[in-house]
Amino acid sequence: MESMTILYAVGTFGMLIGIPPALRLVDDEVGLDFDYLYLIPGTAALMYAVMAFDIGSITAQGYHVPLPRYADWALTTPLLVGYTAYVAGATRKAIAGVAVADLLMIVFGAVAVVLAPPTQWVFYALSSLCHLALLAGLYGPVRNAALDNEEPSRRRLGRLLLNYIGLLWLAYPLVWLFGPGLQWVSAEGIAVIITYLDVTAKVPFVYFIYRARKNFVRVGGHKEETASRSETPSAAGAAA
Ligand code: RET
Repeated sequence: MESMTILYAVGTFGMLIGIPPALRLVDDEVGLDFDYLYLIPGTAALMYAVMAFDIGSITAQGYHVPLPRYADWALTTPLLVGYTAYVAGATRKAIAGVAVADLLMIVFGAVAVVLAPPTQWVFYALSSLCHLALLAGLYGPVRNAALDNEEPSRRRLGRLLLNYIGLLWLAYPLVWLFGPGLQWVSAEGIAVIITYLDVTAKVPFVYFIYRARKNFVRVGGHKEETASRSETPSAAGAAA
């Protein structure tokens, strides 16, 4: 799998692009808490570097499976959906609900990839059920919270992140089906598609939040957001 080294190195550098804007939001004058956003591209960059050295991969059913990918997804995809629900203004319960549904989806998927059929398909179905629960949470309570949000900027960003995630997440079970599942596509082909999807899921996500940060200015030290756009941008902000 030497050919994969370059691909995963490209994936690593792709993820690294998302780190500076995420770090810029740590303890920034932003009314929402984005202190852990850097973990999304950061964890992925680390796991892609690990995969570039082909560490932690196994052969299951004669198919090359990089397990660090599932470790990456288990940590970062609950963060992605959790932050989306948070930006939308969803309740803590709804935020936790979508994050847990997402985590279970990844865990069941990781079990499915190491098992042989037919058991593998039982776990694929369990994972898909969690995916459906996740979509129901996102397009139910989370979407309603976004629509009800009194801040136009939160409403806009919440819906943007929601649809971005809702759409991108649909690609993964399909790719998995034709990859490790049915093995109609080679592991190398699948690796290219997933690397592209992963970078597309994470880096623009961070950038969307970064781009909207001026809409969440902290007023008088309170963690309240305001639609004020009159705040003078810092030199770094203006340069960016
Ligand atoms: C699996 C296989 C079993 C069925 C389902 C899956 C869904 C996975 C998803 C992954 C999303 C990953 C992202 C990574 C970003 O870097 C586990 C493939 C439903 C939705 C967005």
